[in-house]
Amino acid sequence: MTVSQPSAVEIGLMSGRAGYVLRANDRGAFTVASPTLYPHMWSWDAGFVALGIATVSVPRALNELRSLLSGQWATGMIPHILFHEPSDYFPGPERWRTQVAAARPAGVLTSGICQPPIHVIALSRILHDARRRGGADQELAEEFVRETFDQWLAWHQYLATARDPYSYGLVEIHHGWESGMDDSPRWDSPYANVHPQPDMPPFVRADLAHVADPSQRPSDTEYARYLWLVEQKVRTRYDDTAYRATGDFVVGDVLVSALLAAASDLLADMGEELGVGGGTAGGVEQSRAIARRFRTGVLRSVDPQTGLARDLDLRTGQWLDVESAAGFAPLLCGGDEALTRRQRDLLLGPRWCGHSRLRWPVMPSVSPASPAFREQTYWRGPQWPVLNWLMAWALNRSGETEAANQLRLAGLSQLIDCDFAEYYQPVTGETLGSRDQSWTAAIALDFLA
Ligand code: 9WN
Repeated sequence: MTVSQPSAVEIGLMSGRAGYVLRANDRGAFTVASPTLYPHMWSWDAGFVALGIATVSVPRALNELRSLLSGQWATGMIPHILFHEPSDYFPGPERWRTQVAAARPAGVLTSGICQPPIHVIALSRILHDARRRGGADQELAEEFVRETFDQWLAWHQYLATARDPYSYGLVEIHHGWESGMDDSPRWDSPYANVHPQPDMPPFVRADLAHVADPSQRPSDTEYARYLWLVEQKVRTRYDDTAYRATGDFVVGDVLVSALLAAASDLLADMGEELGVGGGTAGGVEQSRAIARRFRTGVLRSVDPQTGLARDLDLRTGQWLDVESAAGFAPLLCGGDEALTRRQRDLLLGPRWCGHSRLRWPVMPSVSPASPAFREQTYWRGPQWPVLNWLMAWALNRSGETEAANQLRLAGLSQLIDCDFAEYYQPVTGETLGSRDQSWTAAIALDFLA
């Protein structure tokens, strides 16, 4: 399907409405992920939000990242949620009980797990735009990179050490939420070994009150497993080594690993350009080493038959063969040109964006040709605009500008109704989950810039 360029009127309406959504979700120093379902700051959402805001205001975008860094743990971990205000979101701070953790930050309540390291990718894009504009924006952005370089490096080092203690080159996650793709079929097999115990405190879900149909969200059985893993993290005091010894879910995540590799290279680039990270600690070199290790880990995970990267269940030693968007991790971190071309063709081909049943030819979370595909269930098939953005970004970065532009235009057509939904039914095009989702509005602004 060919998709045409939106008209000037459509562009004007969409950017106005996207800006309005971000403004309405702005709580001063941070942006809520969505107005009702997610009334806090989420880590990887904040990265996307920052790059969208930067198209309108570089200072406000940098503040978003500064705010996120205020929740950084002493280990370097950037937590997946910062709870700035009381709300009915579940699980809230009283369930996470991070006061048991020595490394928690002072003065801000957070969850105790993390999310994909998209932030430095966003920062480097913000810096690039700020430089194009020059003047005060450029000065501010450069100063921000100098100021925060060590904090980003500490975040990446945390993932590279505490989460890859045996140097496999794959970042270990301890909860499906850490992947950002909560109920993806990627995790079905490891979650089958997660067994909530009777001494887990009871809970009542709050999320279902915010969606029209519960089948758009994870099931109750899945939720009980999610909560049990939170419990296991609390009981091991958020100590990664202690959790690894006893926790039910320990998986090497290819997408997180690829993002870490890409972000580490970008951090090293920025460090070199601005003359930071070159001191005795050798931050630039450390970043390059992290990038190399995780790029190698991602490329090693590729199944030669399918051409897709695979996660590794570190409890059973099994590769997880699922046709999910994470299979395109090598496109994000690069390192093998033949594979990049193969993945580009696969991505645009009939098992993925070019599948004949898709309303819009944009990245689905699971291949519609896979038996695991579910049309309207969360990360089991629906299209998440941020995933499409990531693929377009990756293609651009590898010089595949035509393919990137195809995804960009298709992504904009999907968002033309200006609902800025959390995710989209891939066959009918219907909007699903939350509306006015910040990161969806943010990537629309970036696509339009
Ligand atoms: C749990 C905020 C977040 C996203 C995740 C998405 C969803 C939370 C939830 O919402 O997860 O972290 O309660 O379902 O899966 O990717 O960051 O938008």
